[in-house]
Amino acid sequence: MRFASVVATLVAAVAVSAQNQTMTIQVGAEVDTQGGIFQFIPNSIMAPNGTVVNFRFSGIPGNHSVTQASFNSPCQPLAGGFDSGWVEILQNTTGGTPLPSWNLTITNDQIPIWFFCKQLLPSPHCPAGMVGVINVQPGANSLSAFRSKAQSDNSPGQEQGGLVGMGASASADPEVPSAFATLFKGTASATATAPAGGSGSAGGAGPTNSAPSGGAVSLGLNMNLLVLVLGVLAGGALVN
Ligand SMILES: *[C@@H]1O[C@H](CO)[C@@H](O)[C@H](O)[C@H]1NC(C)=O
Ligand SMILES: *[C@@H]1O[C@H](CO)[C@@H](O)[C@H](O)[C@H]1NC(C)=O
Ligand SMILES: *[C@@H]1O[C@H](CO)[C@@H](O)[C@H](O)[C@H]1NC(C)=O
Ligand SMILES: *[C@@H]1O[C@H](CO)[C@@H](O)[C@H](O)[C@H]1NC(C)=O
Ligand SMILES: *[C@@H]1O[C@H](CO)[C@@H](O)[C@H](O)[C@H]1NC(C)=O
Ligand SMILES: [Cu+2]
Repeated sequence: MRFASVVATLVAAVAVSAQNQTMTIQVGAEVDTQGGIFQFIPNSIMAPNGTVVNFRFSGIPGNHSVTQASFNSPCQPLAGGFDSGWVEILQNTTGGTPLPSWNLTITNDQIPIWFFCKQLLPSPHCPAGMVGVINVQPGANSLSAFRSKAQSDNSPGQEQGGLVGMGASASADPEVPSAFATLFKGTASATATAPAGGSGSAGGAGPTNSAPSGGAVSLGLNMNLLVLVLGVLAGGALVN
């Protein structure tokens, strides 16, 4: 009896470790991709404990994040949640260079892990549909419900989270090949949040605003930054 249970434990341990796998989620897409730029592909996966989820930042140019949220606040960073920080994909200069990527390891497959992109420019990505989930629980909250909720939040939170989140954690920042991009980790609040009295209203981002509600959005961004970013993203997100 005791022997059998030891064997069973060993077998289970081996099985778990043998099942560790890598899964890929694409972060952002191209203008001509079905569903547009603002999406994770796929946007829902089931990933057991130990799975390494390899987020690949694609869609050139682009500037995205993978940020954990709660089901109830789809576009707000979860306190104690993971956050890749900004990853810019400015250009593809060398052809074969691997895409910037970020590894997140699943540590608890019993809870749904909701996430979104917190980018505001040229219009907020989260309400436009840039959300996803790992390990959605059957019969419980669905991705489509999460997405619908996201559509009504036009002011995604900009706080910078850490590497360790709820149910998943990373051991390192995203890896960004120099040919592609620069990593802006931990600078989000310094660069993207306007000081009190800062200008920037989003009616200003109007020409490219594809947010579903179409309401005026306060981006709270320095106008120079806005212009710079719009310029950098021109040809990509602007078309959408
Ligand atoms: C596989 O996942 C298990 C469970 O999370 C973990 O304890 C183990 O270290 C992982 N093995 C490898 C080789 O990463
Ligand atoms: C970069 O460009 C080359 C040549 O234009 C193309 O073959 C390659 O797929 C591109 N890589 C990425 C990651 O888009
Ligand atoms: C995955 O890990 C979590 C946290 O340790 C644990 O509660 C859960 O039971 C594990 N899942 C499985 C299928 O063993
Ligand atoms: C992600 O994990 C894979 C498989 O474990 C590894 O080959 C790759 O180098 C890692 N990439 C990064 C950016 O950490
Ligand atoms: C990427 O987005 C962040 C946040 O909006 C911003 O601070 C950074 O300057 C952007 N980078 C580029 C090149 O647009
Ligand atoms: Cu995005």
